[in-house]
Amino acid sequence: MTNNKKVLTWLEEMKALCKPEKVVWIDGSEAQLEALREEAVQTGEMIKLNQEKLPGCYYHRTAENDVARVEDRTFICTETKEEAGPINNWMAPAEMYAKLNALYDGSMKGRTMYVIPYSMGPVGSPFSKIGIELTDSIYVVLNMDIMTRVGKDVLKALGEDGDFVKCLHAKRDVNPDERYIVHFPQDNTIMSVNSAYGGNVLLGKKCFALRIASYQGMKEGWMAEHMLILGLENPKGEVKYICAAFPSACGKTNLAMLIPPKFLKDQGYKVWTVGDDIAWLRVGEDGRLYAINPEAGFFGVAPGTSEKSNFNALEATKKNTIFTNVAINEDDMTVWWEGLDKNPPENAIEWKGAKVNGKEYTAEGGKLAHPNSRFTAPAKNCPCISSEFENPQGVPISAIVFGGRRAKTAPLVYQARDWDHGVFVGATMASETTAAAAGAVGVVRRDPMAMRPFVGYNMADYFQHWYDMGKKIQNPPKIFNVNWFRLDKDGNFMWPGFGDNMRVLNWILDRCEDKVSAVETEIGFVPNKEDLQLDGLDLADEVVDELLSIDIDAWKEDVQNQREFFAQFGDKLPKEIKNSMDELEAKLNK
Ligand code: GTP
Ligand code: SPV
Ligand code: MN
Repeated sequence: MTNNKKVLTWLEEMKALCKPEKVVWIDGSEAQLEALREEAVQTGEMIKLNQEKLPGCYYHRTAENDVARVEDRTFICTETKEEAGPINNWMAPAEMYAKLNALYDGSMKGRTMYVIPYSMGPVGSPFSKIGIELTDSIYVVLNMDIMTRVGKDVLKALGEDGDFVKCLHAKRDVNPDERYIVHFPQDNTIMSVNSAYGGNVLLGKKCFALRIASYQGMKEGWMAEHMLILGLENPKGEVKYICAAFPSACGKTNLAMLIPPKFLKDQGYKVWTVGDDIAWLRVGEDGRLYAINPEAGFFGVAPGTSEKSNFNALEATKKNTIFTNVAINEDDMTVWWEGLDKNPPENAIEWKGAKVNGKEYTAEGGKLAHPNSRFTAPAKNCPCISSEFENPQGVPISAIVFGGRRAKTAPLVYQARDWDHGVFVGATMASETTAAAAGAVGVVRRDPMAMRPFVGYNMADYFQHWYDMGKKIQNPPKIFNVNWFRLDKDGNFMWPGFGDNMRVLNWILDRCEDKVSAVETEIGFVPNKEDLQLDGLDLADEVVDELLSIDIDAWKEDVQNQREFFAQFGDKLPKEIKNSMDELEAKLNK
């Protein structure tokens, strides 16, 4: 399939290491993929769903111990520990290679090694990058085919001498004690072993498009971010683009596909999806920031996805989709998850594989679908996919939005004073942990730019890179922070969220176009209440006031927590961060 010597030499080495029975190149043809689906059904790796109701859809269940990313087993192996920084797990490359080689040795005996050439970004675009993943999992092949551009064309674009990211995945026996997700940014290499769950094994996604790409971006002057990209069309037909960085399972897929509230829809407002998880950002010739979505599909959180909350995502999952760890309705071989509707199937198979009466099971508090169960759906299935989705130059960004899941402290929305202050706002993000990563859920932790688990180098250098980028963008996007997750005293969400978030996006664009003034506070600009379009919302005035209020004491506490977090970066922390923190503290103390 290729004459690229670097590919062939590496493949020979990996074959000698893993010792597969045979090697199969994935050419991207439908015939080959269909044969693999059949094989996976034969072996039980996948279950064929109702082909009339869900054509081309399959089901996969992972091991119980293998349902989310594993941050404690994810490593950045740079030459020195300082390059990886205090947030990342680190081991010296030689030591890690030795450890991993022992695990891969003979790991594919009697198995097939699939060679997946893939492009992150449209094939052949100057902004796209190529990876090759070797894996012994058909599930990985089929997911990569949805999430990236796969096959012969990619090898053609790579050419005889092109460089690529080397990705090796071996499933082994999914032993959690020997699970490793390892990045060697200086070798363009990713090695994953003993997992078969999404973010740990679809190596084009978090491993390449964020961890390796963030390192490449730092060296080459661009950015790889955990951001959705959406286009907001106004009644005049003008489309403005917004990127938003929220931590895992904090609402990117939902915001990227939102349907505006009726009164705005009736006026002609629309949202178009460019991406729902990852953005690669570059400075264009006109001095603006441009974004592409390097992915080709959505690996989205299933629970909570309903016709009402996210119609477009649900539509996208109705064909050619792989469902992982949701529940099966055995009556008609369709899928179900918490929040889909109010009718859990009676004849259900819960995510671990047990047959249960879904009504009784859920009534007793059981979860039929794992909280981090997901769908893998082709982006082109999405009814609101942007016409610019394949644009190799990307789309110009008017606003960058940061946000987290915070029961208190962070108001509904505020605007940073300028780019540098915006970098500080992003760097001081915090959010409650979710089921997207193994470990405790609901614990507030600092998660700068929603990139804490995904920066492939020292986070202090990452902050510096943001400041450096700001100097290169003549017309930088305005920067905002949002929080859809404020709770009231009874633990209920104060803000309706979902489609109603459009109201906040409209204010954000109004600010970008200098259409409305705002209230200057200690932390930045918050809306004048009358500038938020709240028509048709059943929100008491006091609730809106509280959503927009700044709790000085809570912020003082937050600054103390920021100081502790930033202390670990020592002298490497950009002075701008410290200055912004001092300035914030002074304002709060006034
Ligand atoms: P990753 O794919 O893990 O990066 O997550 P994501 O940021 O794309 O999160 P997603 O949009 O899938 O949302 C995760 C969960 O948050 C789902 O259960 C949603 O139903 C819920 N959610 C999303 N948006 C909102 C919102 O505006 N308000 C509330 N209350 N919940 C939301
Ligand atoms: C996330 O955890 O942010 C995801 C899912 O988008 S995964 O691909 O598993 O990382
Ligand atoms: Mn994500």
